[in-house]
Parts: sequence; C-alpha cells; structure tokens
Amino acid sequence: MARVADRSVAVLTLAALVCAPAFAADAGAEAAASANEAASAGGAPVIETVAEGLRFPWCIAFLPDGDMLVTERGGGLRRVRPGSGVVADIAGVPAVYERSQGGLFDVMLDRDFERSGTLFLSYAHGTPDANVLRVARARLVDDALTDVTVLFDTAPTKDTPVHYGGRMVQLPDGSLLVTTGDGFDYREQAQRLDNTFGKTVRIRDDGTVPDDNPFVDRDGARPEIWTYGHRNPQGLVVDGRTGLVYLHEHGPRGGDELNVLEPGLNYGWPVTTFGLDYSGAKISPFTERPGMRQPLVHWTPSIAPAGMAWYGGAVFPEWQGDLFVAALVEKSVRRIELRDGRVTSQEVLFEDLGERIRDVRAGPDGRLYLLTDSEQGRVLAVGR
Ligand SMILES: [Ca+2]
Repeated sequence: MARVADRSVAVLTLAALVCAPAFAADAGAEAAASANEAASAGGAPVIETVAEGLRFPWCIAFLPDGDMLVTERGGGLRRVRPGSGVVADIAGVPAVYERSQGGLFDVMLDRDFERSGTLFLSYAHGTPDANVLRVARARLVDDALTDVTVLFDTAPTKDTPVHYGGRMVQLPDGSLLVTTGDGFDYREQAQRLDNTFGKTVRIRDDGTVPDDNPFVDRDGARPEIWTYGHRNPQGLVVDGRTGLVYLHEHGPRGGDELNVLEPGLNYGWPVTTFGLDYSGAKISPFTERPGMRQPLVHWTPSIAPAGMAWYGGAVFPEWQGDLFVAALVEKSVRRIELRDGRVTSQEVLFEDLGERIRDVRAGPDGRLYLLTDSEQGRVLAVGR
C-alpha cells in the first residue's frame, strides 16, 4: 500500500510543480510590482462588506468577469457583484436535502470554465432515512444551470443529517478531490475501505475513477478512496507553490486537525484523536498509532474549522504562502505560516467581527474574502 501511495503523490506533486510556473511567473511579476505599492501603502487590513442578506452562505467561487457565485446551505446559488451586492439568483440548482447540517455546500469552477461554463456542486441529497453527499457537474449559461449530471454519491446511505464533509478541490490533472464525513453515527466506518464514510475521494471530472487511485486494485475497497480515517473535513486546498494538499477537519470536543494529504494514508479517526466525545468520555486512548498519520497541528479546545484558503496574492505580501482557516466557534480566521511543510506560527485574525466564519478564499484581486455564517450572512473582502 505504501509503495503505491508514495508513487501517486510523487506524480501529483510533480504535476503540480510542472503546472505551477506559468501561473507563478505571471503572479510573481505582478506580485513584485504590487508588493512595492502595498509595502509603501502598508497599514492594517480594511474590511469591506461586498454583499449581505445571504442565508447561511457556505462557499464562494470567483467568476472570470469579476462577479462571484455564493452558495447558501438551503439550496440558493447567488451571483454577487462587487459594488452591487446580490444581483441574481442562479436557476436550475438541483434539489438539496436541507436539514441540520445538510444542504448545498461547495460550488467550484472547472479549470476550463471560461470556455465551457462547467462547474461542480456538492450537496446533501436524499431523505431522512437515506441521504448522501452528492457531487454534480453543470454548465452555467445566462444565470441558469444546464446539463446537470450526477458524478458521485457517497455509499452506503446514512440516516443522520450531519457530518457530510462536502469540500472540493481540483488537482492539476483536472481530477476532483472531495471530502466526505463520517455521518456521526458511523465513525467506525472511517477506518474501513468498503464505504465512503470519513474519506477523501478522487474522481475524474466525468465521475469515473482514475487508474492511479491508491486502492483501485484492492479487493473489496471502494476505488474512489484517496485517504481515509477522517471525521468531518470542511477545508481542502492545494498549496500554490508546493502542490501539497492540505485538509482540516472538525474534531469531537477538541481535536480539530490540520493534515497534509498523501494518497492511501490513514489519518486515524476514530482510533487516534486529541479530542473527547461530547459527553466528555474518551473516544480512544490513542493520540498516535503505527500506520496512522499525525496532524500537522491540532486545535484543542475546538475552533471548528470550516473553510480554508492558500494565499498567493499581492495585496498582502507578508501573507504570501500562508494558509487561512475559517473558524466557526472561535469566530475568527487563523493565519498559519508554514515552512518545509511544518506549521511555524499561527495568528488569530478578525475576532473583532464577532461572527462565525464559514468560508475564507483568496480572491483573484489579491483580497481575502470571508463568509459569515448566519441568517443574515455577508460576503466580506479584506484589503488595504
Ligand atoms: Ca487524525
């Protein structure tokens, strides 16, 4: 298993490095120019409200024309325009199963979006007795989704309305990584390979399974599985410089984690955890076990991490290369500095807002965008 896993990550990392320079060269020149401006401008971050009145917004995606798409957990997909706020409701969004934590989660533009209009959605689907995390592909045409095609459903179904995962990222080869949750009542399943509870899965953009997934040749294993032993991961991002894939996940009471993913590896849940059960009882006596990967960092007590960005923009040169983690319970964003794949420092930002932060994204304009988690949710842009 380890050999296959090692080879896969080498290929992916190499692909990321090969793809990176074109972007990095442009961004680098731009960054250098703007860095001088920003450094001379300097000053504290300035927070602007870009849109308000969003009902439990979950995810932002940036359109090539400068607008944004924002999902709402209840099933809304809204077009937001800087300076104007919400300007349109996108029609044709598939019906979602909206209950408790279930609903519409991520929207992600395909790397070919500008030509094809293709995007991906993740959402809860089904009924109280049998629901799943679903991934679908669609095309955006004149503020409506067309050609909606289901690519993936978690399996088997579950009868809880919580712990869906639901974050997605597109790897340099065009395949999709998707986080799934443990469904809360099914946590032991996160250690088994015959189901998709508590995993990341990797699929192609047409829903088929890549030949180089780590368990495609394992009898009885779901071939979509990329990593396992997760609880409820809601942050997933590719490092724009190194190609490393970072994931964070909610722990139980304490034990939230930041992990760096490598295909085929076991991230421990629920055998290893730094958290306690909500009752205060121990879930496991182990914080580490052979064959189970340790987190880069764990947060105890819980901050409830719920979105993540890698920053490579020009507005904040001092933030380049850092991770940003949105936190619901801590009502903050954590800025995380990394060196050689290790966390070297953390800074707690934007606590003054007093808001649960559901998502954080690095905008193409170099600003950092936040979503506040409430019935009157807002899109905030952090610039200077
Ligand atoms: Ca873990």
